[in-house]
Amino acid sequence: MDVSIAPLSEEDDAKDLEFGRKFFASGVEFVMGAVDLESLPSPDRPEVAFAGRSNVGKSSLINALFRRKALARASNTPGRTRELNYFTVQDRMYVVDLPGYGYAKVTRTLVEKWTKLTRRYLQGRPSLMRVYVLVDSRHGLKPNDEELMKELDVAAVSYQIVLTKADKCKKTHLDDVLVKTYASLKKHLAAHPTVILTSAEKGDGIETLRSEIGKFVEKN
Ligand SMILES: Nc1nc2c(ncn2[C@@H]2O[C@H](COP(=O)(O)OP(=O)(O)O)[C@@H](O)[C@H]2O)c(=O)[nH]1
Ligand SMILES: [Mg+2]
Repeated sequence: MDVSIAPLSEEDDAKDLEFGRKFFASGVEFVMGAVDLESLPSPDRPEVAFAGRSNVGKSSLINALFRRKALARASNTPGRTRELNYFTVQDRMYVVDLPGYGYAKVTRTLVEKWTKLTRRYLQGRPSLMRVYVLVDSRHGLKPNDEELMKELDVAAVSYQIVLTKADKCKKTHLDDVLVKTYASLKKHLAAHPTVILTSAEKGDGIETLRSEIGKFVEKN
């Protein structure tokens, strides 16, 4: 099987890369941390969301995309971990940092509350173009990632797997994780067929992700 990683080739043409680079450098602002669906901003622009287990590297990846050191961390104080954190890029796109799952330290009721909120959000947000499901390269897909993927399949929400912290792994391990991830993707209807391998630390895959996300704005 070819396990090349969302290759920057003919498809990822120079125009998309350039657009993505400029778009992510164009200014981003924190909008709000939403605790219920009623307080979400109106769905008047394309939106992408980042999901994944706690500690997978969501905040780090968002910061890397915007070349900001503490953008996502600033809104990620403990009390905020169950909020849907909204960022806007100019007035052209919302980027949403979703609550992490699989976090053992919160009480069961809290987990249920944000799970319900996140689930309702994922199933009913008309402007949601794609969910990026972040997975730690060291661990690969876990049962709760698979659970989320199944729900996204049922809700017909387009999503893509992004492997994080690639710098922490040897190439042989990465190849192995990629093969397993691609095998699992075949079972998922709404999944994007390619995996993006990233390192927020070293910058791997960041340009690709900027270019991919930029396309939702470019097309609009
Ligand atoms: N080596 C390395 N560490 C990372 C990377 N991304 C995140 N981390 C570390 O992983 C931990 C969790 O990251 P964070 O972005 O807060 O995860 P979140 O809970 O998903 O938002 C932090 O200590 C980060 O410094 C990466 O690409 N490489
Ligand atoms: Mg975070």
